[in-house]
Amino acid sequence: MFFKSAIDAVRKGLARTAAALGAGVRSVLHGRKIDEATLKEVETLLIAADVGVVAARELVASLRTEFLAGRMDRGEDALEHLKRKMKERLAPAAGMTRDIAVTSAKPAVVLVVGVNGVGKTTSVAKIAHSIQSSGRTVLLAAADTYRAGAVAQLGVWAERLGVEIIRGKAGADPAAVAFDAADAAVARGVDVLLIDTAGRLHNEESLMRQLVKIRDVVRRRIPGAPHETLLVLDATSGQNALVQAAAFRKAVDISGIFLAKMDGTARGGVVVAIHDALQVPVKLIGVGETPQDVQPFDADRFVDAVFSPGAATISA
Ligand SMILES: Nc1nc2c(ncn2[C@@H]2O[C@H](COP(=O)(O)OP(=O)(O)OP(=O)(O)O)[C@@H](O)[C@H]2O)c(=O)[nH]1
Ligand SMILES: [Mg+2]
Repeated sequence: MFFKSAIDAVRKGLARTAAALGAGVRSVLHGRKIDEATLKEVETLLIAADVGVVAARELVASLRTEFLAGRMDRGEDALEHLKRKMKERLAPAAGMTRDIAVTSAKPAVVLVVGVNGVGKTTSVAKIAHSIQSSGRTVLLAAADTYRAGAVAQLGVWAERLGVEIIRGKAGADPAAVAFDAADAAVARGVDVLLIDTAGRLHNEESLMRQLVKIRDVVRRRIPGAPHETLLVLDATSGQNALVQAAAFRKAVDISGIFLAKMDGTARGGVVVAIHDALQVPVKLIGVGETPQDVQPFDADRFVDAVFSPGAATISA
């Protein structure tokens, strides 16, 4: 996929986290000799940024080990060590890929799921835009027929982006919409079919049942589909995101996370907690409300953007 990859764009999306976590840790460590008190302060900042208690403790324990062994006493060295350990922690496990729907299948089908309001429809528009920018063709399926206005919302994005969309009538069976869209994707020879889904039904159980049904009908039309099932999580929702993820995983295989609204939080460390808890790669991060506001998640770039000086001076 094609992304506007300027480091400034990454920093801008992470400005709040950089201001709280990055600048916070730098001010604790800069020009200081480390001791138990500074290590505790670093741990507190990591926890405040939603990195997770276990990860925060482990990261700081690794600093403490170096310190107690007499191998490290300068704050600057501690910062570099912390960055390196965070990058290692966030590195994808062997066999995981952060690319979206890496498949020779045509059409590749991407199913987008998540609870209401997390940013699914906006994220679909972002993915559509980046696929289009890489010269491939996209078809959208508006399979959220439950919420009034949901189909129209995706329709607005389709029009703005100039991509085709298959819509169901209000109240139509979302699985039927998905099937029609799969059919159309094959007939038209598009490269990628993106399916937007509902975030809320009468209850969680019916939502999960609906997702399973959508998955199954699409698979019946396109063997091997969906090639990617992306769970959209809201970065501002902290630990709640982990609870949501558990529920979706039970119903459908999640192949990747789209972490939306990173620009809206100072607690972007949640990406570490998500990575630790789910062992599913965070593939994309949403950093704003326009189709351009998406970045592939890259552990090195993320850590550098959060901790580098300057990042915090860019206003969110
Ligand atoms: N700042 C910011 N806002 C976002 C981002 N992604 C989505 N939003 C906003 O979040 C709100 C909800 O986004 P939607 O895309 O409608 O969310 P949804 O999950 O499709 O919602 P439902 O269809 O109701 O389940 C909108 O106001 C979006 O503009 C992001 O990365 N950053
Ligand atoms: Mg939606």
